[in-house]
Amino acid sequence: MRAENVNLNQKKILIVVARFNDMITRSLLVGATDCLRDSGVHDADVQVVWVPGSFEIPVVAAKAARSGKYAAVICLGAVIRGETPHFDFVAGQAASGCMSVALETGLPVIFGVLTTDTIEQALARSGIKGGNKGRDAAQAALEMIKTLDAVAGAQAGVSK
Ligand code: INI
Repeated sequence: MRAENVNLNQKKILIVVARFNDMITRSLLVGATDCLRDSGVHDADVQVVWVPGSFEIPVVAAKAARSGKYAAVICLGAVIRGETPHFDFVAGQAASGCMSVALETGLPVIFGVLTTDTIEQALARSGIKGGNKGRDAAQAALEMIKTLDAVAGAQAGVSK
């Protein structure tokens, strides 16, 4: 999707990235920023902030979403079951926190947090050995900005 088809309405896109498992999350970030650039979004319209782990993503997403400065928030992290007994808490709270922010603010809050059993599965989803879910997350953000704009403007048409 080209950015000329996506109106950021003078706002920026925020990417919140977890530092935990940063070998994986750095690669997700590259996928996301490459996708935005390939889609015509200017680097100046993209802001990146880092947080300690995926558990901390929702509070930053909430602050950003309420500020009115962003058209979308893309959340990137990697929660790997093999490495933590509290996988379910971290992954579950990150997911439900992001969804709460999206529903509360009406902003696209995109869940690009990998939740995998093994590091190999995470590598296969982070562009290091396979597809890049960071790229997919950025693509979803652009699509959701457009979709929410269309719904707000109640434009007629059939979307695919
Ligand atoms: N955070 C992650 O993003 N991924 C993980 O796999 C992970 N593990 O394994 O525990 C993780 N933990 C840290 C957590 O997100 C918080 O930063 C920490 O609990 C402090 O609140």
